[in-house]
Amino acid sequence: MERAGCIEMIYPELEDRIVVTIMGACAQELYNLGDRDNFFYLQHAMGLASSIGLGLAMHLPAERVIVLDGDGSVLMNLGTFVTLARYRPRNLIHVVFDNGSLLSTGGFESQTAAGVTDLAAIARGAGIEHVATASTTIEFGEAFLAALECEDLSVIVAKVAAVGPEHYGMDLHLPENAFRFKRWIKTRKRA
Ligand SMILES: Cc1ncc(C[n+]2csc(CCOP(=O)(O)OP(=O)(O)O)c2C)c(N)n1
Repeated sequence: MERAGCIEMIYPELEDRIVVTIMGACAQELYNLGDRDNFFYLQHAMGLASSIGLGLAMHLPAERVIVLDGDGSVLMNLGTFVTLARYRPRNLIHVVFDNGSLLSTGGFESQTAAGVTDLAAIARGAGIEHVATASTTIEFGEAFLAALECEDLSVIVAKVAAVGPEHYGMDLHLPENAFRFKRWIKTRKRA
């Protein structure tokens, strides 16, 4: 299974939801499908997409927040599962694309590549009730729909191949993305 295919499958569900992605390949794959004002592509702060998602979800209970994360990033902030479990934002879906790689910076193996560590088990052990795993696109689609329906904090760990976009290049810098995203949230709050 490839992450790009997974993101493409759920793209229609992202239309009016708050979406936070990690940097690099994941961000590029979403951007390539069609950039939107409600997408925030986190740069630099590796590991913190889920923390930003948590803050947004708690501050904006009327919104649904979807975080698209990576194994390397999650491994840099494993405590995130504990904090998510503790605060249990019912409007947050945390998707972890586990490609066993730090793909965006050269494709070095991450620690999940050895097949020893189970990120879903870590999430469960942290106290998160709804944790699903997926290794086919169909499984991923079903897990994502189930997460949308259950209206509770959900984590989906999707095993994907270590492949990314053919080329990188987003005509959007971090400050512009941040201002635009903030404005979209403000407009929604007013409505
Ligand atoms: C604190 C920190 N260390 C290193 C980097 C460089 N960096 C950017 S993306 C990335 C790899 C991310 O890996 P993963 O989350 O698994 O996503 P993938 O690239 O595999 O899609 C690295 C090491 C960074 N941005 N911040």
